Amino acid sequence: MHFQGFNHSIRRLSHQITYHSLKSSFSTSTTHKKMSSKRSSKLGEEERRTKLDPLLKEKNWSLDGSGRDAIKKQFLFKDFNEAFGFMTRVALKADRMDHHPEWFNVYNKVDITLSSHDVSGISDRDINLAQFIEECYQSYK
Ligand code: HBI
Repeated sequence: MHFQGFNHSIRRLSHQITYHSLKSSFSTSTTHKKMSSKRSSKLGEEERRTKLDPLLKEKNWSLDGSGRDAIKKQFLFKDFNEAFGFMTRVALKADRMDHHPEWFNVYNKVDITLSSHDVSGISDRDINLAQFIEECYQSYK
């Protein structure tokens, strides 16, 4: 009778379904999920005063002079090794935030510009990343 063959193919099919459903659920649970960086809007006047001004006045950031709504700062280090270590720490945080700096490095210098492309200006993400960058820089002083 063909029932035996039929039962065998049903068993194989159910194994395949189980395998593929497990495989797909495993792959989604193991992919690296970035922090959901809610897309904050451009800073308003009040937030510029309370959040942006301290970076400009106390931490030596400056507004980008090319007409963009962006902030920039140059960081100096003992050597390339320190500069690149700093960049590595910032890069990992930026990727977790899904918010990336525009930067230029030569030897012990790192020039950083922060702006949020999706709102064409300075957002909370830039403030948060700048504050993280300042915390990192403290350990090289
Ligand atoms: N980084 N500085 C910055 N600005 C963005 O708008 C931005 C980003 N990194 C990733 C990112 N946006 C993505 O979420 C896409 O919007 C491109």
